[in-house]
Amino acid sequence: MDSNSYISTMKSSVAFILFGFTLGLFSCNSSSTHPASNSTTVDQIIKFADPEPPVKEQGMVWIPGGEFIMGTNEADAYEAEKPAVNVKVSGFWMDATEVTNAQFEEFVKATGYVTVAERTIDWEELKKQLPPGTPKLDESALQPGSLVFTPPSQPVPLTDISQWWTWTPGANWRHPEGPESNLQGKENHPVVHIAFEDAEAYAKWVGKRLPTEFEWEFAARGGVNGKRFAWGDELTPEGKFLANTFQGNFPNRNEGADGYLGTSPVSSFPANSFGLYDMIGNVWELTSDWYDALKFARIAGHAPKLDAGMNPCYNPNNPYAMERVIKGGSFLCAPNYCVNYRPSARQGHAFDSGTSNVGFRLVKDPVDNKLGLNQ
Ligand SMILES: [Ca+2]
Ligand SMILES: [Ca+2]
Repeated sequence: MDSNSYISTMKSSVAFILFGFTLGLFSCNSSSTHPASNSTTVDQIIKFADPEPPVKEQGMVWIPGGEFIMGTNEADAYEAEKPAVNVKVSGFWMDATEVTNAQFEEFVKATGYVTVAERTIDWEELKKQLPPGTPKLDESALQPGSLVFTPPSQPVPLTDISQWWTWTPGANWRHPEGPESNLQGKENHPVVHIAFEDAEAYAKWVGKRLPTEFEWEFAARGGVNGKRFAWGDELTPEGKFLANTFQGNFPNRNEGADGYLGTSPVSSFPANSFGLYDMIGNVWELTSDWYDALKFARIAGHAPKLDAGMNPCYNPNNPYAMERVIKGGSFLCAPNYCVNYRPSARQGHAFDSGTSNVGFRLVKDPVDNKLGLNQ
């Protein structure tokens, strides 16, 4: 099979919404709440591995790498975040902000690139990620488009994501809320409706790459182990909002107490100690890793390791989809649903789809990668 057509044409998330498959795509669990205990460890400060290279990278900050505690043992965290494991990463450069609409537009103007959301869907490819026997979608549903958050007017069951995600023909990065919307005034907002393939194409153009899941979490933790949130142990210390998340009652009542109902201009909230903005909230960020719900359990020896040639993806809630790990939560993460505005939070995201709350930022290796720990 041609790998490009495989990647570019399948949109399993679309069918999951249209057919009302309510498990998996966004495997947020409404039963999960804030972790109950402070898990701050004695060894809080991470010993950094690599000094900053002398030549800086424009728009990027140096992440010094080191050995850190990834994931969590907190009782109320999602199972896919457990157990906490020791992980090492080498130093790397990382974009200070999520990639913006203006930056992505430069890429499209220079290359003529057409994103996955702007292409017609091939049913023959799509059905391979769906349960056997799934009936063919109507042609109208196979037109270019993407998933847009469409809040209901009333509280709805939190087990049915089709209540707030709508397959929207004509929605793409240029039209984030649907064909009638545009980017006017949103030039400095994060680009959305980006599938993995789109992010990789942009990365190749700028000479960078997507971060691994390990690198992303190291960077989000800002050099301190064991904190529940990227900035400490409280979501809103002294009442201050430190990230663009969702206040109110998800999905119907978005109070916007942090100043934003949707995406916000990048760097609207304080940077972490490395100088990174919006690692938590605003939009989820793609990583280069396939999603395996048992990843940390396998590292810890609590689950069998995956042998070479085995499917790298495992998500019991979405067994037919190939998913990449996304990190950091978004403007749609609320205390009553999702709760993914934490460094250890991770989700699977269909590799062939974008949505209105997923974007990305990139990293770059230093010329001299001394420790070579990212292998
Ligand atoms: Ca908000
Ligand atoms: Ca983010």
